[in-house]
Amino acid sequence: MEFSNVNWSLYAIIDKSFLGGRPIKQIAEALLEGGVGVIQLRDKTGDIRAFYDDALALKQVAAYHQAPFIVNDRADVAIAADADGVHVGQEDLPVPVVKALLGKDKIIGVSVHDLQEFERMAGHDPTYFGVGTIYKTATKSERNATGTAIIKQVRARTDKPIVAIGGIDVANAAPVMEAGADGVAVISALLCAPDVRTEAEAFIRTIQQTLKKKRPI
Ligand code: 3NM
Repeated sequence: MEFSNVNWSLYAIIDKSFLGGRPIKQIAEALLEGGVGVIQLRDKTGDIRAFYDDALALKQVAAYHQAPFIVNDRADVAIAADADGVHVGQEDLPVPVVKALLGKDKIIGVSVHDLQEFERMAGHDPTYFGVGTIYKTATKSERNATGTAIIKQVRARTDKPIVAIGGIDVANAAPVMEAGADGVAVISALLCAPDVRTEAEAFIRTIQQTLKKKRPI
């Protein structure tokens, strides 16, 4: 897969604990039909076999829609399922190690929460930066919100894709994009919506309107 023209606008993180028994493949399909450009699988349950099986399923659905499929944390699962990339946090495997394991053609994303983390991670040349925690969120309640200022600060220091994360929903996505993000990474606002496809479509409308305002033709 060629990653130079990834559509980062809406990056859906499918967290296993938010599925409530719904079939993961159908949820992914609905999100992609709704306009999601990147899919990530996040599974903190520790059941590695289920993680692998889900990864295989999501890789297939994402490939059909020509969207990259990213695995959270686990380079081993990413390699086993031939995922398109891995996303790591500060407590996961170091970026250079993940790069060595996956090879140079895969996407490596890294989470940064302040400028110190950004500067440290920028030295490892990841594919994109996950920047947060923008708004207070129950999904990662231990983290304080940074607000959108961190996006502006990171934008001033890199041309790489910035995917903002943390408490982002349709109603508060516009300021995030206006601050310079290339997209928003979302768990609860998508997976807790009554209809995930309709919600993805609503996100896309908001994001496109914001981008149009930013870059008038
Ligand atoms: N990482 P929601 S915030 C997984 O700041 C994650 O690094 C964050 O979920 C970070 O869209 C977060 O439900 C939770 O707020 C995102």
